[in-house]
Amino acid sequence: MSAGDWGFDTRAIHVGQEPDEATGAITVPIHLATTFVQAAPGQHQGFEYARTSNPTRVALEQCVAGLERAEHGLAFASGMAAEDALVGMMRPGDHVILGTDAYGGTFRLIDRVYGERGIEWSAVDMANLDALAAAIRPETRQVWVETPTNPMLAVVDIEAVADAAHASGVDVVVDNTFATPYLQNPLELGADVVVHSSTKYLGGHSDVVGGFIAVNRDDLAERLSFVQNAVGAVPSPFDCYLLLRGVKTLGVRMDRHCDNAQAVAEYLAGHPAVERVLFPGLPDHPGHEVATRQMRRPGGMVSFIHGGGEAAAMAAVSATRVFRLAESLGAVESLIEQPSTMTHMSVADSPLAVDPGLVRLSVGIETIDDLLADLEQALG
Ligand code: P1T
Repeated sequence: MSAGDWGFDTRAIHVGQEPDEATGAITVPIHLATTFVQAAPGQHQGFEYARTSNPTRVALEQCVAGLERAEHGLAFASGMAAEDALVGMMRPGDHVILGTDAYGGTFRLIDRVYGERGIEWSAVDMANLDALAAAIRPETRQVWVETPTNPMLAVVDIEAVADAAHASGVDVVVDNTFATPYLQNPLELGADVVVHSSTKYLGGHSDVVGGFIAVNRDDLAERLSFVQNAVGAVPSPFDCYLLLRGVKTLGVRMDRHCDNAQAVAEYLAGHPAVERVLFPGLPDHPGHEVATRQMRRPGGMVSFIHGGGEAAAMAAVSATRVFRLAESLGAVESLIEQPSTMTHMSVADSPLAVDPGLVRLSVGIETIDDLLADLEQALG
């Protein structure tokens, strides 16, 4: 049986992680060496200089690529560094399409950093395939998809978007941060690129910032690995170790995140202070049918619109105790935030602007009764 036939959890624990040949160590060593000795110029054991390649990083790259069912994996110093490598492949005059709902930092990178360098963008509701097709121009190079989206938890049909984009020769990038490879494999649904903020569920413990790109196409892998080395936004060996350690339990953590999120969403749906719950696991969610088809489970993120508007949302996020008020998501501890003043401040006054009454929950893996009791006392 080859590693490719293994189940998800076996791949998470073993792919790229053979016991150390020199010592038999069961976990991948943190290789701190910045350079590797050569017998003669160019004659080495696969490693030359640690920015270019590092054994701890290679283990992580093979492991996460294995989880995404990808031929190639590339680790970066942050999710934004990974995104920068992708947007940076475009030239002045090129055009990119993103959703009307996306992480604020992704919008900021495309609009503020690359906008100044002549890259143009349009924002489209990705559920509307006619609008997507109409937005594609001869200069369009990439379509960026988040699904579920941050922070509205809309679900985008990856296969349908890939068909529409590919009909015009446009590449599809899917940010798989919210779903993780445990719940969704975009490359198998036709995406060209998967990008992650590994700071979130992949790491899972709020102690490492990282990014990841997974691709099957050799041309993309070659270009991106050139950029990874040439620009040098690479993770440290210690960060790679932390990520490898986190990924080993991704499957068991995600199952608990999903159980807890479903219970939290159902609780909020029955709460009089809540105007609307946004969670793909609820049957009345507009993306429920697509989510059921393309995701194994609906995930660990839940958002809701507070019936009392901005002031009530502010009060609620400040009143929880088990849910900590903080940016970020995807770790063992539950977090709560108000996107319009926190993670999504940079989309204000843009087509991606967020309702100030919106509250986002990253549901952790604590005891569910404690999470529900905390929401009960905070929402009143
Ligand atoms: O923070 P960093 O590792 O650089 O990743 C950026 C990023 C990319 N994509 C998505 C979907 C994200 O959610 C993020 C980071 N998001 C938060 C910090 C947040 O609280 O939403």
